[in-house]
Amino acid sequence: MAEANVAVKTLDKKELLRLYHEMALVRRLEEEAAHLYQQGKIGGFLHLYIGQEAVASGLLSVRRPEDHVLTAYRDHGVAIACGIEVKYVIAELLGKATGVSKGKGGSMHLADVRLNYWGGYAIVGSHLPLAAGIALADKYKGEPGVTICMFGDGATNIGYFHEALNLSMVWDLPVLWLCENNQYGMGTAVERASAVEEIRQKAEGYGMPNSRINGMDVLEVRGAAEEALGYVRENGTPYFLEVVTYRFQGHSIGDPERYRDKEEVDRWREADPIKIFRKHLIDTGAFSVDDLSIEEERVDQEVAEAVEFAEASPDPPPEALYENIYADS
Ligand SMILES: Cc1ncc(C[n+]2csc(CCOP(=O)(O)OP(=O)(O)O)c2C)c(N)n1
Ligand SMILES: [Mg+2]
Repeated sequence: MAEANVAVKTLDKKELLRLYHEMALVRRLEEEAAHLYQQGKIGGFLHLYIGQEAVASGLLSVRRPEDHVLTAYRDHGVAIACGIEVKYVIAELLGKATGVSKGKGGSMHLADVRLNYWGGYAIVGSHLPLAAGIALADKYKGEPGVTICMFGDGATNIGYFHEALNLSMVWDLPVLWLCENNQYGMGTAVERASAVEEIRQKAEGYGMPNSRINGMDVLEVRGAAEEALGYVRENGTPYFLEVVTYRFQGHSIGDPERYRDKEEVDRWREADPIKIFRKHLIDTGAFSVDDLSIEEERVDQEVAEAVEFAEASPDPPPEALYENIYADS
């Protein structure tokens, strides 16, 4: 991925700061979501993205508006990186009518098709065939977009994964398959559930080009994604990118985390993607500590205002139950 790093070096200060802001915003949003959950204001499940921010931000910073994006239920950071405003994300978490899914989707089902963000999916692996279908539709209609499908390591042990990867090669579909290998599917470590520890090896079985990269470095993710998306755009055929990352919190809120020890989590916290990027921005002289502190204050303010907006928003009315059941044709 050496060439991609050259491209990354050309990033201007505005884009570097935007990236930092976005990652810090996602982190702050997730901390606030945990807090709102503990206050009993969020119903259902809540899966936090803390530790994985560099994946969505790095990847989607090189996405074009016509590219489609799908992900699983750990979707808040992906929604933000697709351009959904944080106030509409928090309103959705609280089940409010102003939420991005009108308060009827909740944490796992953030989506906005106007942004070509087809959402969060709760059934593990279920969105992979949908991604293949979206890419097939684009190819059939001669549309220029690439479909970016994000999923966890756990999803690669599911039949849907294999069907979708196979067909994407058979039919030459423009898909970037992106596995966020955070090393666990719920409480099960990758090596206990997957026949191969390097998930990218599964793409080999379908003759698909692939690579495996460090997901704690946003610039590395961006560079690799740029190269991978370039490949898909140029050839109109799939590419498989495995991004090695780590979730700092439990699988979902309330996970007692008996399957891993604190030392392991602490070790990974040393590689906190936001801390690493912050240090990089300061060490390279791009920004001062004060510059970044100002940005962090902006993030705090933005999330505080978003919570205020969400709390003041109305619940969906009962008749909304019958609305948006079928997609408009
Ligand atoms: C088909 C199906 N089987 C089981 C579950 C229960 N389940 C929810 S999340 C999960 C783990 C998935 O792990 P991974 O794909 O690695 O995603 P991560 O949570 O690590 O982001 C499981 C088994 C489910 N939602 N759907
Ligand atoms: Mg996982």
